[in-house]
Amino acid sequence: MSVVTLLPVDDFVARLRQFPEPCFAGTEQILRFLEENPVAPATLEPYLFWDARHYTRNLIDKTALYELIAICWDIGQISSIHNHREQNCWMAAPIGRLMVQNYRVLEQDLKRGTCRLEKTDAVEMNREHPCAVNPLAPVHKVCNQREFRARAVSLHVYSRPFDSCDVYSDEQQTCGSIGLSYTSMYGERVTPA
Ligand code: 2CO
Ligand code: FE2
Repeated sequence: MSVVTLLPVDDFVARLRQFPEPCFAGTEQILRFLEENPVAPATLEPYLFWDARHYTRNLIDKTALYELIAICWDIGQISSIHNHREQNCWMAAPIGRLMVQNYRVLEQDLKRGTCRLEKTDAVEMNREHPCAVNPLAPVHKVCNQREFRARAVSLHVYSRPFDSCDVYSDEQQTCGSIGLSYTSMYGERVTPA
């Protein structure tokens, strides 16, 4: 059995900042970095904000190349089905467990707001298993399933940073764009406009 060293989030950020631009172009290198550098949960405490209505998005670090966000998922909370505006995304779950459900887009017409989707694979994310969104099939949703009976926190690296995405409803076969905002930035709650 290998001994896993948990890294304080500040050290994780310092190491992430060392990666030059080309490392963010494919998904392998940052995924390996996440696999080899699990973050110590206690060090995330300043970034954790909870909301009974919706998962929260908490900015930890942002450069021209990437943003690092902690997402807090209360029991049962779920994201929309969405894409990442053609940006790469890596996710790790230092606290709890999360299911990532991927989708294939069979048709989409963003102007008309219509789409057809089909479910593909689902993977569990947890401390031992970070994942990268497939750039060729980037539509997914994330869910903290009630059966897990625990809050979860995921770390997301987005390259480059983005502040809007396309969201889909598979039941209604509709799609549209939404803006994304932060619940907190660098440990300070953002006051809603
Ligand atoms: N992409 C969503 C967001 O940033 C979270 S789901 O997993 O990537 O709000
Ligand atoms: Fe996502």
